[in-house]
This record gives sequence, structure tokens and C-alpha cells, in this order.
Amino acid sequence: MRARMALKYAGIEVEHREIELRNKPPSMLMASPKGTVPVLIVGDLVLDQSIEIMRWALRQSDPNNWGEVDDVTAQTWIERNDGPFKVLLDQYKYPNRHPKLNQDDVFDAAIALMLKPLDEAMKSNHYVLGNKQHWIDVAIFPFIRQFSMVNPLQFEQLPLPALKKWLDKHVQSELFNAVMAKHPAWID
Ligand SMILES: N[C@@H](CCC(=O)N[C@@H](CS)C(=O)NCC(=O)O)C(=O)O
Repeated sequence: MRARMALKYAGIEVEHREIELRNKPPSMLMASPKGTVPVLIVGDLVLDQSIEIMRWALRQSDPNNWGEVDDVTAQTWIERNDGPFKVLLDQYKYPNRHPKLNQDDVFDAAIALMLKPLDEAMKSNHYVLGNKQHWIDVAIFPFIRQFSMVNPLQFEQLPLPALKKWLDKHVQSELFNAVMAKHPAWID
């Protein structure tokens, strides 16, 4: 979602090929053997990390200066999100794959690692890095959205008002809703 959003924001038209993960087309695996989505192919260039796609899109066009400020802090957030938080998110989403883990511990660890610090960061500002939207907001919020959807009642009870406001704003944004449109699966 974050790669799609950055491409749309930058006004880049793509031929969108929706991939069925259980039935990956050979053309995709030929371009990127690691077999994860998204993959962006531009001539000879193959980008198969969503963050790389975001950075590439913003280098083409960045109309509202999403890439303007503090890339070092953004990098710290992205590493925390894509690394340890993603691990906890998967453990929380798929408890039967992790029968030895205590779900409450997983939940608490995710809050302490990511959700609480995000809420703190956004208490005086509206966005992760200040009062302006940055690519880092778009890079992180789909993961917080997934987290919020695992057990909505549990999420609702969290005392993290700034984070919830930020999440709602992104979920309701035109950009996010524009990229949520369904596409038929691509067949080679
Ligand atoms: N670090 C990669 C992770 C991509 C990733 O894990 N994508 C998942 C779907 S969200 C996937 O393609 N999984 C392969 C599969 O389930 O076979 C990125 O951000 O692009």
C-alpha cells in the first residue's frame, strides 16, 4: 500500500499487475526471484522493496515535500517498523503460528516498541516528524492499521489518542482510498 501511495502521490502512472501470492506469475519471479510484492519495473531497473519504490517515486516528483525533513530520524523509525515491529505484528496477527508465545506479552511489546512512542511523538505534532506529512507517515501507517484491525476492541481501549487521530486521518485520506481499489489478478 505504501508503494502504491507514493507512486500515486508522485503522479506516476503504472501498469498495475495484481499478484495472487499463492500463484505468482513466472514473469514476476523472473524479474524478482525473491517473490515478494511489490515489485516495480522501470526499463532495466527492478525495485523490489516497498521503501525503495517510495524513495524512487519521491525522487521523480515530490509535490508536497514529503522528503524534506530529517531523513535520519525517518530511517530510525523505518528500521524499527520494518524490523522488530513487523515481527511482533505477525506474531499478533497469526497466534496459531506462534503457539508458544503469550498473546498479551506480544501485544504489550508492540505497544511499548512502536505505538506508545508514536503517540508520544505526535502529542505536540500532528505527524511522526513534526507538523507536516512526511513519507515516513505513509510508510508506517499501513502497519499500524493492520495492527488496529486484529482486535479492534482491544485497540479501541488503548489510551493513545494522538496515534488514533493520525491513523484515522490516513485511513480516511483520499490517497489511501484511491489505492485501495481492487484489481483483477494478473495472469501471464
Ligand atoms: N520488505 C519487503 C516485504 C514485502 C513483503 O513481505 N510482501 C509480502 C506481502 S505484504 C509478500 O509478498 N509475501 C510473499 C508471500 O506471501 O508469498 C517490502 O517492504 O517490499
